[in-house]
Amino acid sequence: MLRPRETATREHRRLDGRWAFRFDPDDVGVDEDWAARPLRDAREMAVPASYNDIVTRREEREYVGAVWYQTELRIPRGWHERVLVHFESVTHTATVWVDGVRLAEHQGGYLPFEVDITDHVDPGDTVRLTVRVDNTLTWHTLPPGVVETTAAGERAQRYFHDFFNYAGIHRPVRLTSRPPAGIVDVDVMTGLAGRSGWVDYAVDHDVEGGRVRATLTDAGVTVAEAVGDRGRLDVADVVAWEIGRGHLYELTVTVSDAGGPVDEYRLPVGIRTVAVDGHRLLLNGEPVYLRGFGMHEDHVTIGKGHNDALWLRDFALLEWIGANSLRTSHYPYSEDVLDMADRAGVLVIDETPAVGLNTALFGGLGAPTFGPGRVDDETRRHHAEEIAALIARDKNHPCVVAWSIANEPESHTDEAVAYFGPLLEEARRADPQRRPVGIVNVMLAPHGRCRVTPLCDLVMLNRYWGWYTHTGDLASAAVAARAELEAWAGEGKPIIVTEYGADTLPGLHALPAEPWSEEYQIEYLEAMHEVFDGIEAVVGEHIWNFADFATRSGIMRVGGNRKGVFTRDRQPKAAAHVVRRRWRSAAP
Ligand code: BDP
Repeated sequence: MLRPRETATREHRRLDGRWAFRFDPDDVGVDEDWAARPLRDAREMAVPASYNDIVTRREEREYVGAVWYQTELRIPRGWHERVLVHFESVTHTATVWVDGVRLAEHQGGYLPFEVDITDHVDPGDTVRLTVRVDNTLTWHTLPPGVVETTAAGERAQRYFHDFFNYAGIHRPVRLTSRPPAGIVDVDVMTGLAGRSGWVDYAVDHDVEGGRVRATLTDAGVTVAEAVGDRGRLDVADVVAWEIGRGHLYELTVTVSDAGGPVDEYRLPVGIRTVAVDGHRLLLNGEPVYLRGFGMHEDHVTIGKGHNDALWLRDFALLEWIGANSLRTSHYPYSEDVLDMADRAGVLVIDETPAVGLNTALFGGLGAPTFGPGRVDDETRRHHAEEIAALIARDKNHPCVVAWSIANEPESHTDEAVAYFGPLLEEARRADPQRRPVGIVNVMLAPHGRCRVTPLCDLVMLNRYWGWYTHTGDLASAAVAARAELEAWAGEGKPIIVTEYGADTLPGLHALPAEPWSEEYQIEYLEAMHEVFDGIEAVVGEHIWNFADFATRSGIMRVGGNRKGVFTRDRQPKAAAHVVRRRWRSAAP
């Protein structure tokens, strides 16, 4: 599914704003046909945004189940072609009606879907768009979860991941128009040799007898042209896409039939190569070292709602601190974030929402992770769909240098090998660029115990030596860190430490340093960096986390997870200045 973009043949308008909204605690909305008329007893809700931090009652913030959103929209009078509604993300399950007619259901809270409403509207019509959003996590959603009943008889959601289960319509909704037949998909593969570069493109379309023309421009000037469904565009004196310099060409693809142009699509293209060579990660043939963060889509009041201003601030901070990369922990981020990374020349490890496939973590369950009725074949099927949809959405972004198909899953058992082996293969097959694929390994499955990481193209490790183990004893933490990293280095693959960090309360000081103080975060990071610098196979350090973020309440968390180098309102803790000195003095 191509992302909506305005071209000569495609238009869209955003449906963001304040929609009607109500909770459906008894789950009667479908039976009572709420979509057939204006929502009764509705209040206003912002779209896009999570609803959880806009409401004020605990039962509503922590609500489990269905809520309803509704808006009216007008189909522009000139729109006589296909009309669709494109949702960038609805968390976690969405059912969509137009004027009482149920048209679609979509599962998965972090990837886009579209609903074709052509047969239900006419140009100039005003129609009612209703969306039922269910935030329930089960063993067959990603992330997974279990609904329990509390002693007080309330429904409560248990899950095995460490961020608040924000819900709602999180990203923009667009009404779009495009030709009835046209461009279905575009793939690009780019290459470099000295001062020459090239773009191999492949266009999938459903125009009978359609002929494809592809044009590559640089700041409006044509640099290469080709005809045919697939072909190569050669670029002399290429400006390669690099870290910190996200040079983008624009590819325009047009399909014409005997009557002239039928459809046009435009795509930003960065010309670069990504490869793994032994323990090195190569960008444009040169080894790179990743400096950056695991992040979250998380903000005060809007929760996981997308907001350009807040993300521009995040990118400004990444630049300020000298970061060159990020991981979309623990789900696919808004496509706008990837666009920003493309332009900024920031490398991205792109992650699926498969977090918490591990009943030993965050509250635990005391039951095995895998098995019928828990993480089983149905979960696996959905997981495969999520991997395919993520790669289909993001494959053409130059910023994406690796795929993470899961964060901290159980990985030491036969069941884990049987579950992940085929998924890793599917991810490799799905990416035309064949970027490296892996899982992010959990500390409970160290070297010698984890059986899935050896099947991956890279080693990605979340490690909390000096925090969850060796707490307060950084000398011992460094010994443990060195020993394990050296063992992993023996595998001959690049190692990225995808998480390491210490909870830190801004303003809490202690001399000598103690856990939770600003001093400890600094000493902790310095101790880890000294270890990383001594091991050649370590090609990346991603601090956990970029900023403090919301979690469910618990005795391990004080106002959420406080491992941010920035506060939740994006101001530096003391450690940010120390990290900045290290990162800004390094090569790009
Ligand atoms: C890891 C998880 C991450 C947590 C972090 C922590 O990958 O989501 O927030 O630990 O405990 O287990 O801070």
